[in-house]
Order: sequence, then C-alpha cells, then structure tokens
Amino acid sequence: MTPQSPRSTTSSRVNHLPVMGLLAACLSGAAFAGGGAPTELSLVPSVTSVAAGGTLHVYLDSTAPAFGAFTGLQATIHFDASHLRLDSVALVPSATNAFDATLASDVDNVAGTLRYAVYSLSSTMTAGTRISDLTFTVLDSTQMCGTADLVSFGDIGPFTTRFSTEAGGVLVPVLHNLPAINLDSVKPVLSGVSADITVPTDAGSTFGAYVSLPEVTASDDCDGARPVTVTGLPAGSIFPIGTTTVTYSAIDTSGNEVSDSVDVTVEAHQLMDITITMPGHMQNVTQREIRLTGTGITPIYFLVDIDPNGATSGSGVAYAVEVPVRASYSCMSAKDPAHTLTDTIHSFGTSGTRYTASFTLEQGDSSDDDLIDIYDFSLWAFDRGNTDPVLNYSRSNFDGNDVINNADFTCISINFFHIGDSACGSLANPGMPQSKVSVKELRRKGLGHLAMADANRDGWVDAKDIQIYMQGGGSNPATPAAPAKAERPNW
Ligand SMILES: [Ca+2]
Ligand SMILES: [Ca+2]
Ligand SMILES: [Ca+2]
Ligand SMILES: [Ca+2]
Repeated sequence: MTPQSPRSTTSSRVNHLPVMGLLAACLSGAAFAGGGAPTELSLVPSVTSVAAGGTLHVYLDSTAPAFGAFTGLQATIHFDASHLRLDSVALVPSATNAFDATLASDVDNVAGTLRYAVYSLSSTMTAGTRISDLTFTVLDSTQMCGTADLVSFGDIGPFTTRFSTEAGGVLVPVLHNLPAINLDSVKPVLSGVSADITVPTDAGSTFGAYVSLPEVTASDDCDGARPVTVTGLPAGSIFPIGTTTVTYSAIDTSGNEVSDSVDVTVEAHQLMDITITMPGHMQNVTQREIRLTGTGITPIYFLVDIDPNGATSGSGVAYAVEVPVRASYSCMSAKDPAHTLTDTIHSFGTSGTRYTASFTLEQGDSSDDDLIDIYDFSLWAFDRGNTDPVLNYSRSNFDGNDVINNADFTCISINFFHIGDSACGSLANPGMPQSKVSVKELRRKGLGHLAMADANRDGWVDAKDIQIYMQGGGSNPATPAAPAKAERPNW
C-alpha cells in the first residue's frame, strides 16, 4: 500500500479515503491464516462511569501483529449517537505506536459512525500499542447503567476493519467492542437522614448532650450501595450547647454527589422532674403554681397538678421543668406562693438525662411570707365564702375544692406558727410569726380590708377572733357577698 498525503483533520467525504477504498475493493473477505496468537484490536474506555457533559476517551488498543509488521490500519466504528458525541480522533504518540499519519477520519455524529485510516510514514508496527484516542462527550439526556457496546466495530458500507501488512497483505484482527460502562447523571440517594433535632443539655454535663443519630446509607442507581462521608459529628456523639450541623455526602463512580445535613441543637438548660407533696387532705385534683429558686437562679415558675390520692397528702409530678445548666445541684427551694411554706432541699437524683427533686410543701401560708400566722388567718377570713369554681387553686383555698370555707382554715390552724425553710445560700430566716395584729397596723400596711377578721371588733385580730370563727361566727362580707353554696359542716 502506498500512502497518500496524510490528513490529520476530520473529513466528511468518502472520497477522501482512497486507500480504504482500495483495501475494501481488493481485500474484502481476506482471512487471517497465519500462526501464533491472533492480533486483537480493542475499544478501551478511560473510565467505567461518566456523567452527562463529561468526557469519555475510548482508546484503540492493539496487541502485537500476529505475523510480520503492520504498515496501516483502517477501522470502521459505530457509536450510540443518541448518548455520545465524537469530538475528536487523534493518534496517541508513543515509542511503540508506529502510526504517525492520519489518512482519513470521517465522523458522522448523526449516524454514529467513524471511518478511520492511519499509517506509518517511517516505520512499521511490530508490537502491541495504543494507537488512537477517540474523545467523546456524554450527552445530557443520558442515563445508562452497565451498558456494553456503546462503541463497537462494524462494517460501514463496503468498508471494514483490518491492518495492512508490510508484505502487502491484510490481517483481520479479533475485535473487542467497548465493555459495559455507566453513563450516569443521577446522584446517589441518602437514606436515614434525621430531621433536625433539639434537645436539652444532659443532667450532670455543662458541655452538652449525647445524641444518637441514625445510621445513614447511600444507594446509587448504577453503583448500588455507596460509602457515606459524615462531617461535623462530634467525638462520642456528645454535642455541645448550641447548634451543630452534621453533613452526610455520597458520590457515585461518575462523580454525581449528594449531600444532606442535620442541625442538632442543644439548648442551654437542663430538665428536672419535680415531685411536689402537700400534706393534708385534698378534696380534688388542683393545679398549683410553684416557684423554684436557688442561688444564682432567676425564680422559675411551673404548674403541677396535685392529686389528693385519696389519702392524707396530695402529690403530683411536674416533668421536664427547665433549669439552668449545672454540673450538679446541691440546693433548691420550692414554694407555692399562694398556699405553702418554702421547702429547701439539698439532695437531688437523676433519671436518664434529667435531674429529679422532691419537695414537701406545708400549706397555710397564703401571704407568701413563709410564716403561718395571723396574717394568713386574716386573708382566709377575707376570702372565706369565695365559691368561684375556677379558682380552686386560688389563695386560701388549701383543700382544692371550689369553696373557701372552714375546712381550708384547718391548714392554717394545725400549722399555726410554722416557719418555712430559709432560701438556698441565705442565713436569714423569714422572721417570727405573729399571733396578733392590730387593725391599725393592718391599715398602715395597706391591708385595711382585712380588718373584717376582727370578729369581736376589739381593734385586734387575734386568737379570740379565731375562736369566734371556729365556733361558726364571724362576719362574712367578702365579695361576692354570699356563698353560692352551703359550706360543708366540717367542724
Ligand atoms: Ca448514579
Ligand atoms: Ca403567711
Ligand atoms: Ca376549700
Ligand atoms: Ca378581735
């Protein structure tokens, strides 16, 4: 074969291929009949997965000549033009690649064909080599997993694939099409990513909270299971106070990447489950507002339902009361300001990630001075007869029913002169309870309306007035003026 002038640029005209035409006319149907291993010509992909818009190199690789030496090659190649566009075809220079001139390179990106012919200007091909690089762009609409033969050998009209030999003959190689590859533009899918999480700080920790996030997995349409990269997850899953973002990402072999994230917020408070016990017989379940105090703590108010339990003391638990973050608690005080003395405790427990505390609140202090004395009696006398049923938690209504009557006074009388605990960190006590108070003093303190507790009108509220009330006497001008229902004859 005598090469003509080399053509290194793409041509679309068949008449640019005189040598190929010659080969086709003279040598069509020739068969290899030599000894030794056959020569193999393969289409080899640069990568096994590529995304839309990406570049796919397909190399034309040959094993050594089965006999003699080769002086030229013509190749007829088909490709899937609906998924691939052939942008360029170029010889790959190397010490073993004797082919250094392109006779024709005829690309048809509509039909998906390449007619290609190369030859040697100065030497012959005697060893296996990478001959050419076919550079494709993967088209956007592409999505194919594990698809073979996207680029393949096949006759184009009269043209076929074969080598020309130094001896003037031809050799038809064993042909290998492009093996299965992925044209993959779809991201993997993450599974198990949690919604954002908000938790309190764990009891006993000033750092944050342990949060167990579910395992996240990734699956890809072409590649199956993929590893998941996790960032932002703190050591031991102990999240600090504040918001931490944990990010999950996975990438398929085509480079399609997916990511998602979870915000874990640890709030700057801890939780405490607080049991409140109130000695004395309660009539109904009654809701009480409790004031919680401690050193350096702004008073915390919470509600708790006190259940009479059918016994001599009512109790209830307030769950998840928010308290400031402390490594531990050693002192807290609780009080129902409208009904009880203060109880200060120094022993706390934990339940799971919460603190636990238990207070016993003695009833009878409706004046919120941590003394059960004549002032509380005066308030009770003023409140006596109030029957507003929605006020079963109201001041002076100690037994939780819907009337303030003599039964409530028993809480004052049996606890008379009792003093509440000092607040945490305070050496001062609440003072001394008073057994009597003058009407003049009440008026001086702006409590003139309590003068009605002076049943015998002697200018003092004292034990004599208490006795009169206990015997069923006493004025009852409280507003509303008259009880809507009769008092129970409790005593
Ligand atoms: Ca994919
Ligand atoms: Ca009091
Ligand atoms: Ca009552
Ligand atoms: Ca009196």
